[in-house]
Amino acid sequence: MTGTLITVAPTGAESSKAAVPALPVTIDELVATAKECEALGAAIVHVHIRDEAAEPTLDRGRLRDTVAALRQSTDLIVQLSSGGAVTDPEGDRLAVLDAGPEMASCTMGTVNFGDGVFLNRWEFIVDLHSRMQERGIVPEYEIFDLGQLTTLQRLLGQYGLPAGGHVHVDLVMGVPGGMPGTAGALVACEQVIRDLPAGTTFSATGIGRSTIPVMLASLSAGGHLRVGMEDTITYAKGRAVESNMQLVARAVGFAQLAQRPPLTTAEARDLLGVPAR
Ligand code: KMH
Ligand code: ZN
Repeated sequence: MTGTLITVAPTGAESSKAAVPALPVTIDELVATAKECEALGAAIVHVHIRDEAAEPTLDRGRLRDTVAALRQSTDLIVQLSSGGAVTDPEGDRLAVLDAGPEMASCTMGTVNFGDGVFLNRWEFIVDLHSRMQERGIVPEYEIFDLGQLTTLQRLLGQYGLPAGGHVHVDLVMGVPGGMPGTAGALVACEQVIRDLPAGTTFSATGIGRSTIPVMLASLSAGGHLRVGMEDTITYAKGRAVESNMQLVARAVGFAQLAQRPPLTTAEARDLLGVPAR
């Protein structure tokens, strides 16, 4: 078994700065968080950006500036979210790729998302996957429910492997409307992942209180970890998360206990088929 790939998802599009003051929303806050998380053991930063009012945005200039700032100050693999917020139109989500990230997320189906709907039509998925292939952007396939792994199998069968040739999926578990954040659901996914191309890797994240069971299940099933304030804003019962670093430090501790220490950014690029810097 290899070491552990640790992704930090520091901001997301769902929590407001007013409700969660520790959320990094400016480029400076994001870069400072990314640097500290890299020093702790993160190798990928999954990025959603905010505007001047701290609202989610897919503003193209701001996305480009964010990618440039993260690349200048860290060696983290910069993975832009193409999911955005549930209200973002498809055109804006496709245009995220114009900012030139090394990786971008690519969700494998529509899912109820709390009170909203996270829409991912088949034609949109094909478009996103194909554009990433053309531009050499490595996808992370986001999986919110078991059947989305079958959609990924269909996608790869019809349109071929992603840029870099390696398939990496992220199980996003415990979204209200998606699969539960349980060891049982993770094992079920892992059984289906075995039918994907040889060498496929997976990470997992559990929303809210499912964060710890999902981390432990993923580590024991040979998976990798994603943590961050996009997914978890409560550290323990009655205790708010103080920073993304607190979540990354806990993930690193669990990975070390599992004798699968964090991968370096260079090792992570090698694993995922992302070109070396
Ligand atoms: N914010 C969610 C609607 C992604 O980043 O690709 C979508 C999401 C997935 O977070
Ligand atoms: Zn996201």
